Amino acid sequence: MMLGHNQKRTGAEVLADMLAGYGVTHVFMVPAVLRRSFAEMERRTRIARVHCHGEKSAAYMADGYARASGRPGVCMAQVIGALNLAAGLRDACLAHSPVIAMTGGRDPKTKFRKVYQEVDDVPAFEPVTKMNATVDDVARFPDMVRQAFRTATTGAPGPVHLQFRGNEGQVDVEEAEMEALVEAQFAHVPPFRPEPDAASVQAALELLQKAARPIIVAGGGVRASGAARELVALAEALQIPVATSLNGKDNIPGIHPLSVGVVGSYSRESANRAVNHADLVCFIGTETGGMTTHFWAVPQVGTPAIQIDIEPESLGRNYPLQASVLGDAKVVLGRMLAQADKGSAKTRAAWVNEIASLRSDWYAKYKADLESDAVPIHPARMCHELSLHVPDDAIVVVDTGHAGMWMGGMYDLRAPTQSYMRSAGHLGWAFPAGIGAKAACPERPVVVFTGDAGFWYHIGEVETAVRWNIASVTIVNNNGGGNQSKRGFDRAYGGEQTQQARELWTYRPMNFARLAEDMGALGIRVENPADIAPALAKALAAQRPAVIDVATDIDALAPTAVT
Ligand SMILES: Cc1ncc(C[n+]2csc(CCOP(=O)(O)OP(=O)(O)O)c2C)c(N)n1
Ligand SMILES: [Mg+2]
Repeated sequence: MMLGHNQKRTGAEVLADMLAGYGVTHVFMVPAVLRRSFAEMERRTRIARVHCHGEKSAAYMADGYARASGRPGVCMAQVIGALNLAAGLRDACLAHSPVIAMTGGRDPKTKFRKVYQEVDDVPAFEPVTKMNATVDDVARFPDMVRQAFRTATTGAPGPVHLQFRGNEGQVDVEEAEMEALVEAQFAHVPPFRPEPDAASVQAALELLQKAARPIIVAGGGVRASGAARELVALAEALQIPVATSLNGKDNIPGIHPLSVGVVGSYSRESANRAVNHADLVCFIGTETGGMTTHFWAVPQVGTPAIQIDIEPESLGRNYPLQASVLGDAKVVLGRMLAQADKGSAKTRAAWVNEIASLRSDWYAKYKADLESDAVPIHPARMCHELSLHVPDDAIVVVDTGHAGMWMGGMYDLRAPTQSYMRSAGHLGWAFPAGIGAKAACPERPVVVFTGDAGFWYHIGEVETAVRWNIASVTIVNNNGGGNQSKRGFDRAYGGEQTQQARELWTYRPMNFARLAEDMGALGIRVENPADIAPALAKALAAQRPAVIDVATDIDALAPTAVT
């Protein structure tokens, strides 16, 4: 409804209407912040106000919501929780996820007087946001909230922070003449699809077509652009194999014959070998960061390279380029496909054969682990069971550390309709992010894979998921410790660590299924590998939050990257 001028409205009314107008369905927070706005959300909108057990997990839920749906995720904290929220934005920042964080902040009337709970929070948000701003006057709600959505979703997306005046953001009770303006274009990623320069597309395409052993490395930018279909079509038309970053794992199903897997540190051997044997690497929507390139060893700097990205400053950052294309991945790949000389594909038959061998060599090397009947369970078997049994429309959400290594390397997406999201480095991200993903996409199955150390971080959010009936399924690789640390502590002790050193990375044995049951979720304990698939089926059918606690081998270490 358009309001006439001279109509006074509270900030709370305007904020509630704007969030609803932008299509926000859930807000994740710890009170007390923007209380009047929450009252207005109840009166005026259907937004679910998900009250969490910690600000960091609220930020991770908003992040999971955003990555699953492409719509900005919103999280909030009062002034004393602001830095907990900032800590949770760091993964969103690393992963280019559009999260909008709102906090209460200092009031000019009480600044510098040692008022209860307050420090200057704004600087702490600076390194983890694209925009970090204060809303001091209620009349600024409409333009600042619009700018927050615009900034979060454009270019390479990322988090923004708005600090509202007042310890709890009480500026929202004040009134001004204003309207709840919404620019629907910025309610999702990507709001724009910048067209590439035609000559740059032609130059990149010619290099790809001339190469004998080209390979594509597709990252999170392909995912953000929704360009997976164009990527696979171009790869097929020109017979170019595809590796992905960990963040771009769902750009191509693992079972596709041209897929070599995730490249870099948390990777699959076939991907690193293929990229290091390529005569031309085409980076698309990847920052060519340390994780994706195994700290710039895969490929080696100096390997002929071309790059496609929406951010000009990403082009050529780490690899000197023979050609670069600035534009939206979907548009650029569509142009390349339209102009492709498909006849050049046959010149790459030997390369495609080599890729087929690398793929089958990898499966042969790890077949025993993937199909292991060992008890306690081998984590590779868990990954294999998920490759076989995760539904075709599922969103798989994976934690970092060994979880990232096991699933990044060993798990195969089977269908282009499956999604994969991973922690960009923070242990404990996946479980709350899975709750956010399920909130955003309630019709899709959400399957979380986490270690026990990762699960401990935000275990209290099982109660949140139950209270809101957000039915994600969480599989805990429960080995009773953070066993990724084993190698590191062995090194630190100059050989094999002492028995006592295990205090540094092990826990008491725990049955997470029982804990989950006590919090009201479905809990299933699995001790035999044959029971993984039935447990998954039962948990997905239950339509309520579920935790599958899998007893695994503490001595099983994930393969490390090859160069
Ligand atoms: C916030 C944060 N702190 C510390 C780490 C370092 N770290 C990476 S993996 C790991 C242990 C993981 O243990 P678990 O989740 O049980 O998985 P496992 O290695 O046992 O399979 C730690 C402490 C991290 N990645 N993030
Ligand atoms: Mg563990």
